[in-house]
Amino acid sequence: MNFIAVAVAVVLVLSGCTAGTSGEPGAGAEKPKPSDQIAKALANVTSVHPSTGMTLLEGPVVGPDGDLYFVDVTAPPGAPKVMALDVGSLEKRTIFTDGTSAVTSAQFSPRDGRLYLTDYLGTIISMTPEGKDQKVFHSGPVNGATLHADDISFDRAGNLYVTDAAGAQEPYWKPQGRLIRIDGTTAEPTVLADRLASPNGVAFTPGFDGLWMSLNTANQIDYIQLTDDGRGVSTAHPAIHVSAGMGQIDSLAVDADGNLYVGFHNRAAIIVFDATGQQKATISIPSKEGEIMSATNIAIKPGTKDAYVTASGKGGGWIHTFTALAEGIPQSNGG
Ligand SMILES: [Ca+2]
Repeated sequence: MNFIAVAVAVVLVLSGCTAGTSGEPGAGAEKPKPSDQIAKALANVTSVHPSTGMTLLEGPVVGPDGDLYFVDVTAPPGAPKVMALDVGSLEKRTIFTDGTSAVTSAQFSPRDGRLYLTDYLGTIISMTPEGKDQKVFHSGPVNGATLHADDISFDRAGNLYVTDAAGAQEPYWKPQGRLIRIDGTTAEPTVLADRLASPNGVAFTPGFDGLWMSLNTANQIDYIQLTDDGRGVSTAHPAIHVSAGMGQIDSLAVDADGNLYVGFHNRAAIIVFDATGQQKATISIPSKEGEIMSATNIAIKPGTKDAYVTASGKGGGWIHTFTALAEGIPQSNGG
């Protein structure tokens, strides 16, 4: 398969192909709430790739060594697709690359401590934090359809709850995405829900009693309760409708107080909701026009309020920092 075509397709899929907004704070805004913040630039870690015309960072996760791991979805073959940044010295190193994949997220499993990468083309691989001992965890269609794997949330036992973002280029009224459980031990997939409007983010609540899932083409966040064995859906309802305008919601993260952090495409901001659906804060990413067009996801270093955002646009791929509203837990670190 032609990688550039794939990468461009992924960009179109993930960006929604709409015009960007500046994300500049202040313009026309009401007086900020005390919790509103402007993120600080930590490091410019990638540039726009000439062959794909994009760089698109995602999947931030603080590793066991304290370094920040992240992915570049649109990196061309052989270019760094997963990198780790020493947030002190700002030195970065390549963890993973290959010739075909479009890596959409990264997260460490609580079961084996390995780094799991989702590939939008349908594969999930795992490796050591150093990128060694690479193993295919899942590949191939699920119930006859390609798994367009986007984000992962692990349960306590290390089973994977994966969004299948299929339909991201289709109108929302042609929903074809899915929520899929993949057993952490056997890698057996189970479709929990289908006909969804391109699911993207997924994150358990602090007590693992519920699951938030964002629908990228519907700008809606659903709340799901699973059956006791985690292999089925008990209840589900639309919980939060996000007024994103020309933006589209992306990944999700949950902190120790249950606050829900929502990333965006075509908007340079993270919005934070509480579990009742009330908006608590906006984290704005400073950007000149078009320089930063997405703020896809965050990671909060577990046990601290040190938070990182993956932000991208014509100005390259950036890591920004902000102070989280509460401490980080596994549900706010990666995926
Ligand atoms: Ca995502």
